[in-house]
Amino acid sequence: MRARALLGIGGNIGDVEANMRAALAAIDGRDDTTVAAVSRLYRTPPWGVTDQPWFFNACAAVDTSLSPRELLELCLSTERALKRERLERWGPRTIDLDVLDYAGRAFEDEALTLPHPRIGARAFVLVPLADIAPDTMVDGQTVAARLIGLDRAGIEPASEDGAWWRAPAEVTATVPAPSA
Ligand code: PH2
Ligand code: MG
Ligand code: MG
Repeated sequence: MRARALLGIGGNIGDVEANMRAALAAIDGRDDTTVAAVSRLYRTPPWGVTDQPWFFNACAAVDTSLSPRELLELCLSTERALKRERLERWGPRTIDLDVLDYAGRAFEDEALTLPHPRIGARAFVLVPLADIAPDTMVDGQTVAARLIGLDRAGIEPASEDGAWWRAPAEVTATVPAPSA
């Protein structure tokens, strides 16, 4: 049995887009987890600690046979593989992979609380989430409803669609050859 989980992805140091692609490719390459949908890539102003570079953010839906806790461990090990250093809360980071939701289930242990308890006011999460899962419940409202009236100043798409994370060869492979 596989569960549909939602991940938030971001970063603001180094080649963030390359790190985000590498993270999604690593997750998708596993037998136990498949990337089912990816939002557009967004540029977002730093939230929380505002004196730091702008971020790239996106969200992904994954289908996984991992438990919520195992999925968190996969996110953390993927961050480590991409050389994430944890310096400061809400501070600059090369890559951040957060478990936002796991099949709509409530879950809590010492390392993980689901649904993610702090995304209700974060447009840098909700805007990409609305691309792939607008009906997800966040604090008792759908993502789409929460976004109404939420300040999303500065948040702009940096890709046309959700194919940005795939290797260029794979993207072009899906483009039909021009007819002669
Ligand atoms: N992540 C944070 C703190 N602030 N701001 C933006 N725009 N995007 C993020 O991913 C982000 C943030 C802590 O995880
Ligand atoms: Mg995190
Ligand atoms: Mg985060």
